[in-house]
Amino acid sequence: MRARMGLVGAKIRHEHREITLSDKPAHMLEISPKGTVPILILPNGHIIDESLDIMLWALEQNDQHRWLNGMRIDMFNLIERNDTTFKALLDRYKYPNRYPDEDCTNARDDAVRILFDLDQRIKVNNALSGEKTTIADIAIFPFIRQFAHVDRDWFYAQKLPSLQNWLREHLKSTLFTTIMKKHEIWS
Ligand SMILES: N[C@@H](CCC(=O)N[C@@H](CS)C(=O)NCC(=O)O)C(=O)O
Repeated sequence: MRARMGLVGAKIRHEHREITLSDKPAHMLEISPKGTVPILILPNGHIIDESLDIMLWALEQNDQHRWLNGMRIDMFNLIERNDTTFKALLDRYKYPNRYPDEDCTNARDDAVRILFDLDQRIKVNNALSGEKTTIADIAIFPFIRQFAHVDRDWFYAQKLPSLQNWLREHLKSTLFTTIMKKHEIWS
């Protein structure tokens, strides 16, 4: 999702190949044996198979929204915490049966502590890192959406007014609605 937002946000012309994770095309596994999406194949054959790297590549070509303008250390620290600590808690909250040897009962509450920090940042600055949307907002938003959608009623009942509003705004943005358009499975 965030790779697509990076590509569309930077207006990079590209062919979108939708795949089914349970039936990965041989070509996909050939170019990226780790078997995760997204994968970007550049015209010169170079492969980028991490979503954040795809975003960064796209913004290097055309950062028209100035998503890289801001405090780099702050933006990338936020993304790092999201991609490690928050993602681990989200997975344990959303799919506890995948972790039979772990006690996942506190995952949601631990994750919410991070969300309180994000809420406070938005309250003070308007966006996650500073006043304007940056790569931090775009890179983190899909994870907050996923977290919220595990139990929407619970999420929207929490005292996270700025984060809830931020999420609603991103969900109705042209960028998000554009990248959510359905694609045929590629073959
Ligand atoms: N760190 C990777 C993670 C990508 C990832 O885990 N993608 C999931 C789908 S959202 C996937 O491809 N899973 C492989 C599978 O379920 O077989 C990135 O952000 O690019």
